Amino acid sequence: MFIPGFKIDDHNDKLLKAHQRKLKMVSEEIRNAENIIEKLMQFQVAIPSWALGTGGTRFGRFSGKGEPGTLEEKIEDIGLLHALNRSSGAISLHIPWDIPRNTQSIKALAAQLGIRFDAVNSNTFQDQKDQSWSYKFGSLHHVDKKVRQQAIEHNLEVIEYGKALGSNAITVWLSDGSSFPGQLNFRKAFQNTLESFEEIYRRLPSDWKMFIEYKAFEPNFYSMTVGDWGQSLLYASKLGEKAYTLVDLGHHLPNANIEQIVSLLLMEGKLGGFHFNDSKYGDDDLTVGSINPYQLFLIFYELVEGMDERNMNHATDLGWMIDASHNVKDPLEDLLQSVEAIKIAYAQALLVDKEKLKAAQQENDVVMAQEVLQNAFRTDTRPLLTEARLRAHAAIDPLLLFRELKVRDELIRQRGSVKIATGL
Ligand code: PSV
Ligand code: MN
Ligand code: MN
Repeated sequence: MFIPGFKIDDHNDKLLKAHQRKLKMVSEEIRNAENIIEKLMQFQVAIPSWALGTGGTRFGRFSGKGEPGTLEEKIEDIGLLHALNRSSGAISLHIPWDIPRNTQSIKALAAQLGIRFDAVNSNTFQDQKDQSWSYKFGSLHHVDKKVRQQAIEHNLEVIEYGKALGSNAITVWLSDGSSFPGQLNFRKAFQNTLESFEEIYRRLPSDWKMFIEYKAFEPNFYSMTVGDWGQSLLYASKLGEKAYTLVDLGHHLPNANIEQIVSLLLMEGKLGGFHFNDSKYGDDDLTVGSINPYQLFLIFYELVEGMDERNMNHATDLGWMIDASHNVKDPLEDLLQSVEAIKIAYAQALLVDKEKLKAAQQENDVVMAQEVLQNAFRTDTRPLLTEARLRAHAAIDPLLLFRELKVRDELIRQRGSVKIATGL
């Protein structure tokens, strides 16, 4: 399905007046509206290939309708999102869930829809058919060199796919760990993992980054071999300047101060990228901003402040990806909501009066520091997002247009009512 430009124009014409009224109001209230709008236009969030179908829990999966069955259809779905919001111009592939068999035609399709290839993800947390050795007891940390070698080779293969597509980063998330005390020698597991990472890192192209994603628990519940930002940072520091830590918001122990983690990783030049989602309990993978938007704003404030300090480009110097998926919403509507939430938090962070906050901190004026942050958080930045979309020829209200155009019905008509998206 393709959304013609005139449908977007018709939709925008109807909503333009109301938008202009709201934009005028907010622009009069804040100092830097124009600057924020420009930054919002540049900011793109990569969509994971695994989030376009309905997710599941370990208790079951309830398939949606009209879901994409092939990588091409997934790219087309992201093309729809991008046409609606002009903020989803990248895809993050999980291999082997989505093997790009014909890289030339896949690349051409993505280019036609304005989509680039973000980090590629390896998968050594499941056994694939025809695989020689099982990952039941881990992959890169395994006690048996043969298993580690198989996992290393998989990662190298993923890099080759990424190279062919024009990606320039690999994200490695390991489920390696232990579920019972005594199962592992922690130091040996760490050293095996480091040696395996080193082999992968040695073969990383010079302009590539390697993101090491950590996770506190699940599927292993006693220890994880890359269990927190400290361990990830240790690996990344030992590996070298192309290795970075990747922060997935759902991968912390409850109540962790993620914004502080972000701030320190940035200070060390070791923050590589993000997997955005939201959660109430654990790695819930809920829609971004649906549970704790204040935390998301605080994280974005640290990002903006820390990146500015290091003269980093907000749009290009970190990997911005969504990693959310669940059972109950239309995945495309859900992703529109997630992208919107990310950009709202980003705009709010850009609004913070940094000088005033610095002065309050210097004076130990705790009340004023809180006021400065919350003034920004409580400002409705949505008209700025809308203006950025309008200028980029996207829809004033992407979700409304998605429903008005009956996009899902059309996808069901084209693809059929029940389809199991590959990989999940
Ligand atoms: C693991 O929980 C994770 O966050 C990793 O990023 C995986 O690659 C992704 O989810 C998909 O399952
Ligand atoms: Mn993740
Ligand atoms: Mn996760």
